[in-house]
Amino acid sequence: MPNSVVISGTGLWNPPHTISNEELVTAYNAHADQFNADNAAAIEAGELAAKAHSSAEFIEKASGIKSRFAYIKDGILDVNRLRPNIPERGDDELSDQAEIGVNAAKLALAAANKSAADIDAVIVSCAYTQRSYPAIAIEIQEALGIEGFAFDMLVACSAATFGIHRAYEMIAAGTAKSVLIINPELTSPQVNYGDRDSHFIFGDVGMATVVESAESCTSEHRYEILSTKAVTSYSNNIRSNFGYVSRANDADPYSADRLFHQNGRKVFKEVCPMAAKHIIEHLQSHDLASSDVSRWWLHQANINMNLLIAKKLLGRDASAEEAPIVLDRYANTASAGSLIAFNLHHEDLVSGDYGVICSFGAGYSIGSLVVRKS
Ligand code: CO8
Repeated sequence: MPNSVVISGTGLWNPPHTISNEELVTAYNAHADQFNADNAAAIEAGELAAKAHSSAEFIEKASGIKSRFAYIKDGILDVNRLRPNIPERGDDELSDQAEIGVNAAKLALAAANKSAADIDAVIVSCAYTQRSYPAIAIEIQEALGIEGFAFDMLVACSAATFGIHRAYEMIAAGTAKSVLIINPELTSPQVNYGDRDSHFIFGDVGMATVVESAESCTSEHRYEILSTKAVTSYSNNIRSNFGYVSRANDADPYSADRLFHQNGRKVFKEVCPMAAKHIIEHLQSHDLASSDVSRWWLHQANINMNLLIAKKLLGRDASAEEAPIVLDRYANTASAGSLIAFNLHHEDLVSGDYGVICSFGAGYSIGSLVVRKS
């Protein structure tokens, strides 16, 4: 009989700065005007397309996003820079991503009533790590004074759920008792703030989760993980080409294809039915129907995607209580969105209530957890 596994605490760390749609649009439009003036002859000759203005109204209507957090705001709105100005730290200083992870991890440990001595393993799972080695997870392990082992893993928007899957398997198998999963989503360095289609999509955040054996859990709000389900299917519709081979490619690290880019329409059309089918099949494996589920903590990429998926699941519109939206304040935080929703909207459920945590995004990748409040 495998050990019963619970989510015993989560920690959400908000970076110190926020950027409104209006601020982003002002910076982007100034960039577009400058681009068009600098390239007037090529645009006139039809060799280059002029850049159209962005609009705060479009962004909110198309995505539901009103604002986002930024780890470093300086530089993002500077029309001559359009990227955060993050000073390089020395090898003996805590790296930026480890700092974000430590901040979130401390909050998760407190919520779970755990100390560093209780944790056997640390997983950092996110869309990017700022270096390949030593692993950010091992740096955080050291900073928190945790014994055991740590590793990094990357699965873009599904990194957080896939990370919890690994923790669940370790604990169910008895190879660890408590695992800390951390999602330091420092997205802003990879956002192309000069691209009208995507300049508004992402925000930075730190998220962390403690997953442990039910036997050791002492926290007030605990959710048993009944099972996990994952699927991936290759797609080029969401892509970033920056990587360690870029140097050997003699590639321009600032070129648009090195940064996040996507075919948002296609993603929307293809991922919504995939995610709904995935969740229905996952629930069916527990003889559960969508109507049995009290709360849906869905990935936060686009409010219209969430409304559509919830409608496919329930056959009606979901209420804001049933399927909470956090991307108005946070935007798309890569893998962290579904867990931010969980962090902010789980305490009111009662013992026996079912919930679903589900992420979906680049890869494509979909990861879900069916949970029940203990
Ligand atoms: N301002 C004004 N108008 C605009 C803007 C703008 N900023 N952008 C586009 N428009 C215009 C277009 O030109 C178009 O005009 P027309 O109809 O005249 O041609 C019109 O608005 C409609 O454009 P779209 O069809 O592109 O707009 P959509 O309604 O599809 O909305 C979205 C665009 C919001 C991007 C939407 O398609 C979407 O959200 N799709 C889902 C995308 C998604 O979920 N992607 C997941 C990516 S995240 C992920 O997987 C993790 C990756 C790793 C993290 C990366 C961190 C950096």
